[in-house]
Amino acid sequence: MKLNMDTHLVVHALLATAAVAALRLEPAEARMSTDYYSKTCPRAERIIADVLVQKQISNPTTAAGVLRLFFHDCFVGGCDASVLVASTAAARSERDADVNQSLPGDAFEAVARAKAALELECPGVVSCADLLAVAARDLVTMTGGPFYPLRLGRKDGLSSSPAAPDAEIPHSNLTVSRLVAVFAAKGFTVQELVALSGAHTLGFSHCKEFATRIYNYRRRKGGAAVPHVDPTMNPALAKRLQDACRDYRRDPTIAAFNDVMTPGKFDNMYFVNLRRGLGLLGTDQELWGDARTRPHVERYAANETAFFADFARAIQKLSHYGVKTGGKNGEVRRRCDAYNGGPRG
Ligand code: HEM
Ligand SMILES: *[C@@H]1O[C@H](CO)[C@@H](O)[C@H](O)[C@H]1NC(C)=O
Ligand SMILES: *[C@@H]1O[C@H](CO)[C@@H](O)[C@H](O)[C@H]1NC(C)=O
Ligand SMILES: CC(=O)N[C@H]1CO[C@H](CO)[C@@H](O)[C@@H]1O
Repeated sequence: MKLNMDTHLVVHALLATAAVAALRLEPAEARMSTDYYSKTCPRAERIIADVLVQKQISNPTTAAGVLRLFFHDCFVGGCDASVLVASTAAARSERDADVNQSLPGDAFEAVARAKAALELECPGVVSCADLLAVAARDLVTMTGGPFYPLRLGRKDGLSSSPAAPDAEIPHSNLTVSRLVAVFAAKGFTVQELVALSGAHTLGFSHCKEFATRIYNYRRRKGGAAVPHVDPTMNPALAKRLQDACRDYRRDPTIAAFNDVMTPGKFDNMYFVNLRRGLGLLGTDQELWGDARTRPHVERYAANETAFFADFARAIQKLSHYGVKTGGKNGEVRRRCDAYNGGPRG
């Protein structure tokens, strides 16, 4: 695992600064800036990075968990840390949604630790939404991916609903047309969909997410549905997964790496894999199968620099999605898992 953040900082700073300048800002985003905490908590980003380096070393699955948590936070009602709010007896929250079942505890713990460190230094200043955006960025960089600057100043949201994620978070069985539509509805292009999907260069998926592809893929044959292995999956990978997932119904915690070649490294191997049928989820492999997405997969597989630059731009844009910056619709939570005013719906 690579932990050379400072090298990345130097290498990517120029490129990424140009990218931030090029973003067109909506009114809410215009109140955000890269030096938002320079007076109120100048060491904020350093404090977050220090906690995360320790956490990532002691538990290398942290990076993937936090990155996915950040995606889910932003896609459901904007990047406002609503995904971090714990359910109470009074109100259930996003965390409890079915699709959330696999959001990893380690990621929540990493955020809680960083928040505790921030509160010691500058209590009540740094929002959980900013913390999560910075944490995801730091972990991408630490695992070998690009560094990109972030505008800060997000406020933490005041609501979190368990029904929302099921409607907003894309499932692993969507067609490319549906994926394109889901991302377009939030203002993301096909290219940004492909670049962001490159996040699956990290982490793992539970067997139920791809079980149909290896055990029960139905190919219409003269009218009859025949159980089959998905023909777009590399047969050797299919065999390995069939074996690894044998008991997944009894043990739903069994999982496989999203990037079968370099699972802990943020690189462009995810796209290289797709060319060889080594995508894990149906939605991964389909990006190679569809004429709209395939040119981007080809480009990123051939050129990691292009992937890093596009990923950085796309995730900066994602990090601005639905942000709350005014006083009325947000607050700076004292704890990331609870509203300051106590439980609410
Ligand atoms: C394009 C649509 C997407 C679909 C259908 C999708 C679906 C999934 C599914 C089903 C899993 C496995 C969950 C589990 O079994 O625990 C997963 C894992 C993951 N997803 Fe996505 N995802 C998408 C986009 C994204 C984006 C945009 C990001 C971040 C920018 C992302 C980051 C991750 C990460 C890092 C993991 C691994 C989590 C871990 O190991 O703890 N995904 N995704
Ligand atoms: C896709 O997956 C979701 C959740 O796992 C499930 O509810 C839905 O029925 C599936 N859709 C199809 C078309 O298989
Ligand atoms: C790779 O992509 C970068 C960024 O788009 C570009 O500047 C570079 O020329 C590309 N390299 C090759 C070999 O095509
Ligand atoms: C991390 C977390 O809070 N996960 C929850 C997701 O939803 C399931 C059930 O709906 C809960 O049991 C998990 O605790």
